[in-house]
Amino acid sequence: MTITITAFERSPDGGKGLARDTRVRWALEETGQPYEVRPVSFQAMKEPAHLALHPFGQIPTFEEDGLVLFETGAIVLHLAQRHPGLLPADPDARARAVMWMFAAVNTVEPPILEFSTARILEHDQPWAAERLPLVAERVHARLGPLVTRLGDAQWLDGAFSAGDLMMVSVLLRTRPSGMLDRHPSLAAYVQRGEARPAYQRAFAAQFALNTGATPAGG
Ligand code: GTB
Repeated sequence: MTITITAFERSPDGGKGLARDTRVRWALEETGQPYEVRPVSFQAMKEPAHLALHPFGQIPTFEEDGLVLFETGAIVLHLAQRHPGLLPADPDARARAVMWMFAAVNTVEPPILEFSTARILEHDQPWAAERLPLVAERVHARLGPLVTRLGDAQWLDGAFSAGDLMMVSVLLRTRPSGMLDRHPSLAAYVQRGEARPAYQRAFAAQFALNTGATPAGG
């Protein structure tokens, strides 16, 4: 049965790969699963047909053989459990990979989202100049310990896993602000993720949907 995901008909980032369908596409590519994409407009996302798939009216969603999922963490975990490629066989290592997935979406992503909101949506508020540095420091307070834990390692816990896929995806969201410049080892970690052929295919597919073109050098 074909896997179908939803994505922005036209992503506000114009194909930079920052919308959350990219992490699902990446997991699909890592696990070798063919998939189709149903683009949805902002209006269609709030209509009953889409709300039946996603109660909060967002993208991405995942459909396969009667199974409907939303929440990228749940979708990536489902793919990782169903197909080889994203979770280690050892049960303890598997538990740690899942732990890093949760750390990505539950501990690292929230301050990054708060910072993006402050920088993009609230920049013209009278208090913006005072608030932005405070919110930025909350992001750095998460990135610092991540730098320490990663150390000289390539990935967070041995081989590349769904934990890295989620963490790199979350960290990519800081790219427009240049925040990773203060953390070169994390910037290199993100680049290692982006260099993976599966990420390249995922990026190219969302880029093509948004621009009708192939990425430069791709
Ligand atoms: N927790 C959910 C998950 O992980 O699946 C969050 C899903 C979510 O936030 N989806 C966003 C959405 O549908 C798209 S990814 N928003 C529309 C709405 O809520 O009405 C968030 C996003 C949007 C745009 C950019 N960008 O332009 O850079 C980046 C990320």
